[in-house]
Amino acid sequence: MNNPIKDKNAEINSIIYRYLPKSDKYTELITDAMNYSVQAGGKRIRPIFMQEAYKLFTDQEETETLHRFMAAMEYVHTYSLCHDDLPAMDNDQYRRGNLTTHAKFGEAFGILAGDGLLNYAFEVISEYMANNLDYSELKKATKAFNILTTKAGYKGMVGGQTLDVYFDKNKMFDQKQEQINFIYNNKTAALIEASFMIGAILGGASEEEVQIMEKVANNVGMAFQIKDDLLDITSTQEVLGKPINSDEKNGKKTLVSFLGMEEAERLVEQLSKDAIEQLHLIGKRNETLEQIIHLLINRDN
Ligand code: GRG
Repeated sequence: MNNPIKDKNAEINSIIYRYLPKSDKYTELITDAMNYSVQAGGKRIRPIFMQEAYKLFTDQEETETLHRFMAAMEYVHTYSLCHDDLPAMDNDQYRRGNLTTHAKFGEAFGILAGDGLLNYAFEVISEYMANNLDYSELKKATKAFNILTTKAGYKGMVGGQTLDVYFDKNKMFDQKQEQINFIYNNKTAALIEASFMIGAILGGASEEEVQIMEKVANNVGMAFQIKDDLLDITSTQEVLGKPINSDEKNGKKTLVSFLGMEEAERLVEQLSKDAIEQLHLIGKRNETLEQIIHLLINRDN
């Protein structure tokens, strides 16, 4: 069976690499660390989702605006991984089968590479918006930009990560299921929601359609995180590219701790089914997008 996540990897990487920062005499210290972390690999599912969401709404050729948002989304995701791996957070040495950015370049550069990537993501989009878009394109891009910045921020990924880190650092292991849900909805699902919504907006979706896409993506994001928890128990370091059993070692509660493995597997299936059903409410079909949602629940890394 074909696997669009793997089949699209080279194409998506060429888009992500096209906009990477260029080095010169003194900036190469930081651009080397930024580029290392982006080029260390990864499934690229956020830009893939964005591209497929765009294709759901239009047959028009892909635009440079879309490509810049796809690249920027992966830079924001990579910054979050860079910072999550730092000694102050998870203190991980390996990610995507390679040394983490701080393990390779030192802690200060791990921080700076993340800072550099977050700001650069916004530069890649806003520089193009300011100089190249006419009014109607600018309006769509501004909405998309607002979604990216909000979903990545304290009302999204940073908010979820903050509660997660708070429990972790205070060795509070008696969280309620509702609190874990908040963490998953924000830490993991928020950027996936942004990817679906931005692709839809740039493809010309109505406000109502964008709201449906947000719900679809929320289900996908929740399923993705629960699958991540299951893989932490069932996979191997070779396949995952990072150490396994990290949740248990850190005494960390996950939805799997509440539900047990079987029920968690069932929930992943259910969430994906719900996502596809909601997607059909839009009345347009993108088989590749549906296939990717199925693949994510059956993935092994
Ligand atoms: C530091 C603000 C800040 C946020 C960090 C992304 C994140 C939030 C933490 C990483 C740890 C983790 C398990 C997050 C849940 C989301 C997740 C499964 C991230 C990994 O995404 P993949 O599987 O990674 O898409 P690749 O390497 O394939 O890009």
